[in-house]
Parts: sequence; C-alpha cells; structure tokens
Amino acid sequence: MGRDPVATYCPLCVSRCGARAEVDDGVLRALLPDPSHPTGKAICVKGKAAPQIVHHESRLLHPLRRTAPKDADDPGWERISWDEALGTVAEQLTRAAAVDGPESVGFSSSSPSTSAISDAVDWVQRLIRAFGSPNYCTYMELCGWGRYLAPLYTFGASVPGVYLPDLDNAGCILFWGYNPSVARLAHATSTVAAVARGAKLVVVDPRKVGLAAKADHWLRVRPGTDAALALSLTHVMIDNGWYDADFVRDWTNAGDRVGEELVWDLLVARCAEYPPEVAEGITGVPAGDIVATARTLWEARPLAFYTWSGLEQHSGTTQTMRAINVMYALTGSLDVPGGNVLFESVPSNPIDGTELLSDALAPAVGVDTRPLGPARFGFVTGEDFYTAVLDRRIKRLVSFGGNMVMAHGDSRRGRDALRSLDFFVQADLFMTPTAQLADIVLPVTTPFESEALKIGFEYSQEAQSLVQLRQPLVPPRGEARSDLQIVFDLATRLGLGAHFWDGDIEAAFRHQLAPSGVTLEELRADPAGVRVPLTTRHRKYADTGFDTPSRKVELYSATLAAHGYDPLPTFEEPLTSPRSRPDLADRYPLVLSCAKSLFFCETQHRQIAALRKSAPDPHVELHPSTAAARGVSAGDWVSLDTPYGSVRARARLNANLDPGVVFGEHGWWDACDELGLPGYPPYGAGSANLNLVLRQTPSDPISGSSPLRASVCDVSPLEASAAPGAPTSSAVP
Ligand SMILES: Nc1nc2c(c(=O)[nH]1)N[C@H]1C(S)=C(S)[C@@H](COP(=O)(O)OP(=O)(O)OC[C@H]3O[C@@H](n4cnc5c(=O)[nH]c(N)nc54)[C@H](O)[C@@H]3O)O[C@H]1N2
Ligand SMILES: Nc1nc2c(c(=O)[nH]1)N[C@H]1C(S)=C(S)[C@@H](COP(=O)(O)OP(=O)(O)OC[C@H]3O[C@@H](n4cnc5c(=O)[nH]c(N)nc54)[C@H](O)[C@@H]3O)O[C@H]1N2
Ligand code: SF4
Ligand SMILES: [Mo]
Repeated sequence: MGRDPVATYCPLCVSRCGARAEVDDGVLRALLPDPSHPTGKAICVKGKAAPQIVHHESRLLHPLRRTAPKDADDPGWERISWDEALGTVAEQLTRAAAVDGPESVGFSSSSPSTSAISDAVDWVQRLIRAFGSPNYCTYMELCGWGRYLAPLYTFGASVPGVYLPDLDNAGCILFWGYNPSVARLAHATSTVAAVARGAKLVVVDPRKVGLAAKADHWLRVRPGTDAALALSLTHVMIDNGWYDADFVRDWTNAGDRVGEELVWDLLVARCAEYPPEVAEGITGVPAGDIVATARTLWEARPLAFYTWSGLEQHSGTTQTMRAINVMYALTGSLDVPGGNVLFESVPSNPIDGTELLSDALAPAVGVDTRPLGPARFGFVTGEDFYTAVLDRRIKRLVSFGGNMVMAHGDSRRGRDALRSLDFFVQADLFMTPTAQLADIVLPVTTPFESEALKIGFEYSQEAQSLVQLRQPLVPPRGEARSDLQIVFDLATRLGLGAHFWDGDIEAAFRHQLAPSGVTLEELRADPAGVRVPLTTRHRKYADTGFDTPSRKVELYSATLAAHGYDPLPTFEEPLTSPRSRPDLADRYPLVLSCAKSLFFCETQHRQIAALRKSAPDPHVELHPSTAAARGVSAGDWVSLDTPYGSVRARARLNANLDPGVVFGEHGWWDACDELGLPGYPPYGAGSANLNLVLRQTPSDPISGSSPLRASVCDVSPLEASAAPGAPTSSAVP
C-alpha cells in the first residue's frame, strides 16, 4: 500500500465519519477527516486512536477453546484452528436444533452504535433467521426502543430513528436525552452549522453538556420525569393554539371517538393534568421555561428532533416516547422540509433475511409477558434472556461482539446465566469479562482490516446517496477474520449455504447492489464511493396514510388499550427514584443517572493509552454542595452506594447539576498497562462497574427497558486505604 491517504470511513461508532487513512508498510498510521465526505467534517479522539486499537498488543489473534470449568479463575485457554472452532460451533448448533429446537439457541451482537458490527449486523440477522431461532438478544430495549420501536405505536414508523432530523433545513432543533457532541459527531457538526445560520436549539438534559451551552433553552429535567415535561409542553401548545390544527384534523385520530369522548378532548384533559407549575414540581424545570420553550418549538418550526439513550433506560420509557411523539405530531413537522424526514435511499436488495421467517418460527422469549415489546420484533431483552437461560429454555449462545455482562444491569446475574449455558461462542476483538465466560472465542478483525459495503450514510439526502465499499487498509492481524467471513463460513457449515451464496461474500454484495445500478468494480475503483442522485419526497403519508391501524397518527392508541396499557401518553414517577421508594430514600436520597464518555465506546477502549490518558479514572459527577455535605472534595475516590452494593469512582464536581442528582459512568473494567492504570474487577469488592449495582427491574411494562437512569443512590468518601492502588491485570477473574 502506498503513502497517499486512502479514502475510507470510520465505523467505530454510529457516526460513521468519512475519513482518509494514512497507511505505511501494513501499519495504520492515522485517520484524518475527509471534508468531501458527507459525514467527514471531523474525526473524534477515538477515530484518531484507531491505529492504537488496530495494533494493540492485547488483540485476540487466534481462536481459543476453554479447558477449565466455567467457574475456574483461569479458563485455561487453548489455541485451536479455525476449522476446529467453527466445526465445533456448527456441530453444537446442529445438535441443539435437532434435540431442543433452533429456539434453544440464542444469538447476540454488539450494538451497531458502539461498534463496527454495523458492517455485518444485517447478515447476522439473516443467519439467525435462516437457522430458525426467534431469539436475538441485543440492546434494543436499552438503546433502540424509543427511537425505533415505540414510535410505531404513534406514527407506524421509526421517528426519530429512521425519520431523521433534517438539520440542514430545520427552524428549530430539539435534542432530548441526546448529546451528539459525544455520541454522534456528524450530528453535532451539522447542528453547529444550523445554529450558526439561525436555527433555534432546545436541549433537554439533566446536565449542561455539549450543545446545551449553545441552546436557546436548556431544560434541566430531573432524570426520568421527561413524560411530565412533554405533557406540560403539549398542554401549553394546545392552550395557546400553538399547534398545526390542519394536520391534527386531517392526519391524526383526534377526531375519532372513544365511547362518547373525542380523542382530542381526552388528550387535552390528560395534558391539562400537567400545567407548568405542576410540571415544575415534578421535573424541576421552571414553569416560565416550559412556556417559553413551547413558544419556541412552535414559532421556530419546522421542528427537527432526536431523542436517545437519556430516555431509553427507564421504567417508563415507552410512555415518555409516546408523550414526546404526540407533542411532535402537533407541530405538523413530520416529513416536511426541516422536520424529521425519511430521506430516499439508494435502491438495494434487503439482506436481513425477513423472507426466511417461517410461520413455524417459535415465539421469541418474552412475547407472552410483553406482547408489544421488543420480542414482537424478534429482539429479546437482557432481562428475559437471562431468565430464559437460567430456566434452560435457551441453552446455547452465539455472540458477535457485545460485552453482555458489563452492558446490562445486574452483572452478577448475567455472569450466572452465561456460566449455565451448555455452549457459548463469542466473536470479539479483545478478551472481556463476557468473552471470559465462553467455551470458544473467535478473533475478529477491526474494521480497518476488513471490507464492508455501506449503502447510504443516513444523515441527509446527500449522505444517503453515497455508496462506499470500505477496503481493508492493513492485513488482518494474526488469524483474525471479519464478522462477515465468520457468518458466511458458519452458515455454509450449518447447511444454509443456499441462503448465503454458498459462502461467496462478493456474490452476496453483487446481489445486494443489483437494484442500485452501482457495480462492485466501480466501487473498487473509487474507495471514496459512488453517488447515486436521489430526490427527497416529502409528506409521503399523503399517499396511503400512516402505517398504523387507523392509518393516522395515533394520539390515542387502541393497540395499547387492547393490551391493558394506557392508550394516552402518561407520566409515572420512575419506579426506582427516591420519591417512589420512600422506604429507601433516607439511606439513598440521591438520583443516579449516567452518560457516555467522549473517550470510550461503552465498555471498550480503557486499554488504549491515547484515550485513557484523557480519562484515567471512572468518575461520578455531583453538585459541590452535595459533595461538601458528605465531606467529599473534587478528585476524591468515593463509594457510590445503591441498595445492591457499592462501586468506586472519583468525584467530579459540577455546579450545573441539580444537587439531588448524581451521574455515573458504566463500562469500567479494563486496565491500561502502557500507562500503568488499573483494571477493576467486574463483580467483587473494589469494582467500578456501575451495572453491578443497578438492576434490570422494575422494567418498563411495555418495552422491558431497564431502569439504569433514575435509581436511588448515595455517595460516601472512600477510605484512603481502599482507594485503587497497584494496577490489576486486565485478565478478569
Ligand atoms: N463517544 C461515544 N459515542 C457513542 C457511544 C459511547 O459510548 N461513546 N455509545 C453509542 C451508543 S451505543 C449510543 S446508544 C449513543 C447514545 O448517545 P446519547 O443518547 O447521546 O448518550 P448518553 O450520553 O448516554 O445520553 C445522552 C444524554 O442524556 C442525558 N440523560 C441522562 N438521564 C436522562 C434523563 O432521565 N432524561 C433526559 N432528558 N436526559 C438524560 C445525559 O446527561 C446525556 O447527556 O451513543 C453512541 N456513541
Ligand atoms: N449503565 C449503563 N449501561 C448501559 C448503557 C448506559 O448508558 N449505562 N448503555 C447501553 C447501550 S445504549 C448499549 S448499546 C449497550 C452496549 O453494549 P455492547 O454492545 O456490549 O457495547 P460495548 O460495551 O461497546 O461492547 C462491544 C463489544 O464488542 C466488541 N467489538 C467491537 N467491535 C466489534 C466488531 O466489529 N465485531 C465484533 N464481533 N466485536 C466487536 C468489543 O470488543 C466489545 O467487547 O450497553 C448498554 N449499557
Ligand atoms: S465519532 Fe469518532 S469513533 Fe465515531 S465514527 Fe466518527 S471518528 Fe469514528
Ligand atoms: Mo446504545
């Protein structure tokens, strides 16, 4: 490979930034921004650290087999060949399907928002469907429910997950429980440009972070009370006539009757329960700010909005999203220029295997208890997955990335569940607390060692028009293989080759691309990609209505009513907060939430020196007065205490926080040997694993979301002698 930078993109997180790579002698030297790429205006610190990730000494390089029992401190890893590894997996799965049915095999993957599994996730789904298991445990209930699935009950479509904010044309942008400055760089850069051209910005977040500093309104909501805020905003909008009456009349079910009552009157009455003064008492947002924000949302429309994980991990996530969706519907901004728009996409053949779903497919785990939840769409929640493993309905697990025990609440329960599996194979880049529980570990390439096809980059019509074949920049390290190669090889060994072009990935890409008119040869010739001209169509609902039972936007959902849920958006105090748990509030008076780190993706990257040097220790953020009352100073090691145990972190003081609110960080376990910085045990004393002291229950009754973001807690000083000392190895007990 030459020294000229190669056009590529970084798939390490959801932003998928266009980039140019400097490669020298089989070594990735640097990743640089590519302003000519629709997502390439900037590269974040993690992208800049890509060379260190690729070439890190602790990468997994060979397939491994466990030789010691699951509860042994040392799994006794033994190097095996790919043939033996995949042969064993295929044999285990074939036997499982014959003896217990394919549904006894669970599949899992990392979230495509935090990893390059986005390269392969549709193919993973195809494999699961071809194999015939209904049980795919990913993080939909923690990460995708509010954007993708809950809005189906309002709009019949994924708003804001697929109907993305048209930031280039928005009059007003609303980010609710979403911090793109950390989480999705390409959204952040477009928003900065939008604000510079005069768009209004509203940020709803308990912390004043990221774009909140630039916002016209920053609403400091008490964690988990967002539904009350949304209902109050809607109340103010209705009360003042700040809503699109034509859209409401023509395109929502406001005019339908429920018994004697008009849906509209029911909604008006529900919202009237939350006048701004009442909402202030619940949410902590001053009544005047609620009124002023409602005015801006209306007067500065079209409104483009995005919500994300600040709203996803709550006992009331679904109703919160319903409340925000209904408020959004009233602005009439859906699918209009500058609103949330479904951009046209390059025609391609779907490859996620939907056509392979058969009527004989067993029901997914959890569909009986939450019939409208993720299981309805083939996703098993972490809570339900652990239960099904512990009661032996699921006996085997095939996992493409994902650090399940660290990422789901109740890590100990996760460990016990994974230990009890008959067979568990994990494909990953690094050894993790989850991989440590596997029978076989498969080494996976970083995306910079592998090829992937990306059809559309989502953010805008321009971005959607780009098709790019990302080429390997450096050779695979050791014997590592891409997820795509593993899926295709495994499918062939399972006798499913007919659905996988007999293992020929190139033939599969050609099939996928066929309707686009773009060829693999064109893509290979230009690593920067090929653009297919596309024109946005707006107000597509005018063709056939919305994809809901009433063909309209459902302010009132008969589907929810039929299953015993409140058909109107509603607020319920978070079930784990001090107000809900007066029995615990004396001992644990503070509310604990959490947020992502700029420097790491979720539970990854603590071993990368270029990143860890900027964030050497786990932190907990608290108000200076809250700290002072507990004898805690900035930088002190503290104990973060919940009813389920204690973990450690360093205090960071933040005067913008509500004094009753504390923010933690999850994902701390790995050491950084290069900097001599310690790892932390995932389960025992001395742990810094936030999810060790959080629970999967009480979960959202509709979606099964875990309450990771509004739980009772307290903070106390940690004895100096108990503060982390000598580095522990990154090997996990
Ligand atoms: N750098 C980096 N980027 C990432 C990731 C990462 O780990 N690191 N992870 C990727 C993944 S998997 C995801 S899902 C996305 C998530 O992206 P985001 O959703 O932006 O991530 P968070 O920081 O968890 O949450 C967003 C904001 O919600 C706020 N928040 C917390 N509790 C509440 C609440 O109760 N109500 C409201 N209104 N806000 C609340 C937090 O203060 C935070 O600023 O990011 C992706 N990108
Ligand atoms: N308390 C708390 N818990 C949370 C969250 C939170 O905000 N707070 N966030 C939740 C959210 S939004 C999500 S999405 C989940 C994320 O949970 P996970 O999807 O488990 O994400 P990560 O922790 O980033 O772990 C990714 C794993 O996949 C591996 N990996 C990375 N890239 C690849 C690849 O290309 N192929 C393969 N095979 N493996 C790869 C990494 O080495 C790592 O082991 O965590 C959830 N857990
Ligand atoms: S934000 Fe950073 S990690 Fe994510 S895709 Fe862009 S450069 Fe890569
Ligand atoms: Mo996520």
